[in-house]
Amino acid sequence: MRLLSAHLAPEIQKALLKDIRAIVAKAPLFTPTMPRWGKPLSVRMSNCGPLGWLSDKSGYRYEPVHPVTGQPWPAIPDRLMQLWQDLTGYPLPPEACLINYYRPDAKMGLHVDNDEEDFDAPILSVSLGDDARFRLGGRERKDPTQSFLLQSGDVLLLEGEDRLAYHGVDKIYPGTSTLLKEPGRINLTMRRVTKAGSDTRPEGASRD
Ligand code: MD6
Ligand code: FE
Repeated sequence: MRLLSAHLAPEIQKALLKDIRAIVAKAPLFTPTMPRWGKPLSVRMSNCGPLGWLSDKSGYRYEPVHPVTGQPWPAIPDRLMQLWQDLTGYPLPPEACLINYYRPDAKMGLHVDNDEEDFDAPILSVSLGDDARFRLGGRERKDPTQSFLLQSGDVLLLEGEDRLAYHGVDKIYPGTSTLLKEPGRINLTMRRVTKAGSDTRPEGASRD
């Protein structure tokens, strides 16, 4: 992994927050549920990009449209596309940017991001708002883990051998940032989903 502490200056964080608010106005936060059982997650989500990640009773997957509105996800903001290019150097653009919204009592259990076809591309994460305690382990759930703080403006890249490592968010520390109007945290994760040469289909194209 690569942790770039305070990579985004406060003014950039504010501009990015404005971008995210505009996205969420078109693609409202929804509550994902666990596969099969249907238990709601504590984190609320939305997406931007040609594909968006979601979880419901049918399972984890990427979809080109919002599960409630049925509309295509809004585009990934230019400043995030630029950040991907500058920091990953990956030859293909990200296809999905998952927006996670944590209220103070929300957390995210240990997981591996492996619903993508392309594991060569890193996952680029941006934190906004209150501090979070992030836990990173190894390839196996039982592997030892290390915890560290993610703060507003931090950028984290999961790449190389950590691309498929277990990780999660144990705790939000409310009141540690003044970026958001209310206590809470936003995390953005940009992903390349399909392999080079796959057809992600532009908005409006039919899938069959
Ligand atoms: C979070 N982050 O920071 C959750 N996944 O709220 C992730 O699950 C994550 O930070 C893949 C790569 C980087 C991440
Ligand atoms: Fe993740």
